[in-house]
Amino acid sequence: MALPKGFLWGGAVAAHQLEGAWNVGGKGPSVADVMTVGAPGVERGITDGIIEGENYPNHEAIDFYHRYKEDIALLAGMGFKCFRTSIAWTRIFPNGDELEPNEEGLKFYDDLFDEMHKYGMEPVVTLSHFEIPLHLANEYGGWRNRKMIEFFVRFAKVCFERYKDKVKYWMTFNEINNQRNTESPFLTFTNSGLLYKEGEDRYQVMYQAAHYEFVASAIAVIEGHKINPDFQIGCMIAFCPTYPASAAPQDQIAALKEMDRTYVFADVQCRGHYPSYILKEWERFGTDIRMEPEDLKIIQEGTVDYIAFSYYMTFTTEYDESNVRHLGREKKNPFVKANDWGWQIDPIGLRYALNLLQERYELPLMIVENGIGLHEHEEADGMIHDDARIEYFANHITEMKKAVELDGVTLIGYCPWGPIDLVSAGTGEMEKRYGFIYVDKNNKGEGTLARKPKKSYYWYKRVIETNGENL
Ligand code: BGP
Repeated sequence: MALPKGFLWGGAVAAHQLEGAWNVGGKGPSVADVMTVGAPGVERGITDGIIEGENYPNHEAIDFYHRYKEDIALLAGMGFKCFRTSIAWTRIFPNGDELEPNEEGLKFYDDLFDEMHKYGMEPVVTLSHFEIPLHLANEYGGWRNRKMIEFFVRFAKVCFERYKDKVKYWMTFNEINNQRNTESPFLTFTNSGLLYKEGEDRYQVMYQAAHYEFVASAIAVIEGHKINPDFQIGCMIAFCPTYPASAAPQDQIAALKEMDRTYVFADVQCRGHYPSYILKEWERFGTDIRMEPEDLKIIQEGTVDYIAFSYYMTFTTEYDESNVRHLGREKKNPFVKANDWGWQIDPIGLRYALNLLQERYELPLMIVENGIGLHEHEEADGMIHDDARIEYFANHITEMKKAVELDGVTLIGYCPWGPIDLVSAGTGEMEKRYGFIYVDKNNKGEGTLARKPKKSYYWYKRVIETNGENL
């Protein structure tokens, strides 16, 4: 028993976290150029708007824009079969509402995809990874506005047409369910690019934005298949399964309801309709989602070809009568450890996650993010000995293999997050490192940007060479 032949071993990144060159080549500013997704607006005292023009970590990032040839060669050195990245919307449509795309931006990704193909690496591409054009956030309120569907679909179609012979695997929105906790003071500034207003019903705003994203994603799937019927267009879900804190029956319900917060996003995109539990919830909460008559038909027709998901951790929850909306009440799980940022490390949870998704949807799966952020530095021998990362991946890959070999999960590929150190989406740090390749840059932005393989680089190379046999 082994992983299938042609299994897509690789790694995953997002444009705004590594490209830099934020205002080069005709690129416009995106929301990611002024803010991380982890609600730092609160720290910065922003409550009702978006600031522009700060020297933000993404502005230079690791300068992949200018160094991608060197970086792709390094990744190819590990034997990558695929590489997941995103297309920065603002390189293609600097403001987002133009009719004509920016040729220089399109050319950049042409060159990047050609470079990958040179090494036999399959591009796996996210259209919207935590960034929309800043102009669309400021002028239209981001995804609270239905006009976003038109802008996104135009962007998607331009990309599909241009790269139809270079890219087969697509995702519409990264972690479409991320940052959906409506108790957060400052939210959905991920793909949605919207800020809540004082006193508004955040639950309603969040689902309204999600509805427009669902429609946009479904249209993209439909149009994409017209452009190239071989396209595989997936949804992308942040999948952190929630365990019940005990065997108490009410804790099972609490965990189930918590999981529904995530499932709803996959249910709509994979099954093509809103599940009954969310419709009932909207009815109970008096939530009124505006929909056009054709929306539900579009959602039904535009179901995805596969499910991409990120897996970093599991959560644990217990029943709490006051938690009517089942929102993110976590309990510490005594059975798992956490990293320096409190992210719980749970390899068996990955096998559990794969089983849950397989059984619920029976669609091919792709793990497009998994990994561990660590504090790291060069040691006396000039090497970065990231044994903790090797252990993390060995354990996760072991469980992933069990899901395929013992449980019958259909898995297309495995892309650890940040194979080269990059800017953290949640904190803006450089020193929350995920890479097999070290980048000389610290949180203050100092460093030569030199790249250097870590110990795990040579380890992962062997894993790929042996199709996951040699851990
Ligand atoms: C996911 C995002 C990525 C990535 C990753 C790690 O939620 O899709 O963009 O950054 O998390 O998170 P962080 O960068 O906050 O450590």
